[in-house]
Amino acid sequence: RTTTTPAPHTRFPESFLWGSATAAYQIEGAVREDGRTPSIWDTFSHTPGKVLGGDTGDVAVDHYHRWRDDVRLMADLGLTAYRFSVAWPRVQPTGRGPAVQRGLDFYRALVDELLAHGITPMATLYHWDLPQELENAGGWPERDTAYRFAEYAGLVGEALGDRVERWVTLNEPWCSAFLGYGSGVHAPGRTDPAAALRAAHHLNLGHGLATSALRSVLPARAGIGISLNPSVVRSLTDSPADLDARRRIDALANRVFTGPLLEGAYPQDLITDTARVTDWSFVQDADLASIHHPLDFIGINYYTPAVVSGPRGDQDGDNARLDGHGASDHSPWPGSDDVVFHRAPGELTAMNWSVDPTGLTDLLLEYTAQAPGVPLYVTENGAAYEDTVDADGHVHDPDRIRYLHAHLSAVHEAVRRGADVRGYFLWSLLDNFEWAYGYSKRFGAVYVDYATQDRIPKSSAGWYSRVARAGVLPALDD
Ligand code: GBH
Repeated sequence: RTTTTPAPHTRFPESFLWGSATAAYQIEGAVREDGRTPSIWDTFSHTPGKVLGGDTGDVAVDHYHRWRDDVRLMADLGLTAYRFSVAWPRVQPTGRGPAVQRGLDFYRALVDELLAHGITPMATLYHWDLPQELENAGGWPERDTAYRFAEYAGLVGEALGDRVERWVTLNEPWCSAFLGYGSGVHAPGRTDPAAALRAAHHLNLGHGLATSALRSVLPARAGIGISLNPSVVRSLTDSPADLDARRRIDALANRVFTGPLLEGAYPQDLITDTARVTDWSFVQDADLASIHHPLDFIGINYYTPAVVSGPRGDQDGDNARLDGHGASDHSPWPGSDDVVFHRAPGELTAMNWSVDPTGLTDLLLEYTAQAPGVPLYVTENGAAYEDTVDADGHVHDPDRIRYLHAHLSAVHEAVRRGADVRGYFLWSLLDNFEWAYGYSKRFGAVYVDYATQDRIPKSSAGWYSRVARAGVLPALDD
């Protein structure tokens, strides 16, 4: 170092949680053990052509057998929180009826191990693994699925409520509805725009009913929230057509959830924009009251912003590549499939997602304004890069360190400007099954050698560990 100026340090609040996040189907494997039956992701990944390379979650990173080691890994890194998801098909294989005790026991043991290491658990009840039998009965486009979800939530709440204090009902309902039933790049792979909107409503309803079910079984100190993947939507230019495209995508990506959740109503412009697709008659009178509960926190998952314009004929749109989960001829934007998505400025990750940390600051401040007094967590943030093991056995991932540094700075900037952010969960603890991309994309702070299941902490894991232990973000060159 040639400078004598001390590096600027960025301190986070004392009680800030430093975590990592995972999801059941992406890490557990053991898909036929202890009474588990198929979810829509088992069916989808076993359908030829749906997942890159024909990859499935059958084995994944074998976390179902290696969970003790994985908890030790987190403890060794000095992490203070862990966000995991509960697999519905382990707890209630058909989506109905009593809970399977062995399914609950797995999560109870995991939580006990976390607590024994001083790691705060955050449980997500639904990270996309709908029991296949419920899909056979119609899936999220059917109202009954919302009731089934609430019942399942109550069973898990009853079993783990004495030891888990933070509950996330749904992970990214946008993906479940619009990638699962609209573009079809996620399970169950349906491509029906009206079904996608019905699914969005029933996911909202499921969140509301599950919140009531959890409230009646959880101790008063427990907090219940939802993890959204808000889209930071920017317009390509300030032309009226581009600004209108921005408004439409904001309605379909964001306000379709925040409307009912935070304001108790679907936005009128969304209903108008989608009038050719559906008349929204599936929304029943009392539904909005069931959805509009006070939230104890909001989880924000952020990766990259979106840049949109109005229809542009044959122009430089990039819709297929930017949908983030494989190409599809079908749009995830019912009624607005003529909106064009453009590559956002900035460096690209291995997902071809542009790196733009200001989007995260903007989001956290926007939610602070929209939901005053509601604490926020960054429940996912991270990046995929083409990590490889060096001859010396190390995995050096300076790009990921820079990504994390920039996004943690962005979180700190939001906190400085008044956002009540209580924690950050790096996506992901381990390399894992990246949905339609299979094992081809590595998001982990810890590398997984899929042939041996060996875990190798990347240099970013060491870096994040130092940040977590100090509660301070160092200058990048420290
Ligand atoms: C999360 O999904 C998931 O929760 C997690 O399971 C997954 O592994 C992780 O991220 C990494 O993918 O507006 O057309 O530009 C994130 C999914 C990625 C969906 C960005 C929307 C932008 C689409 N989101 N994508 S667009």
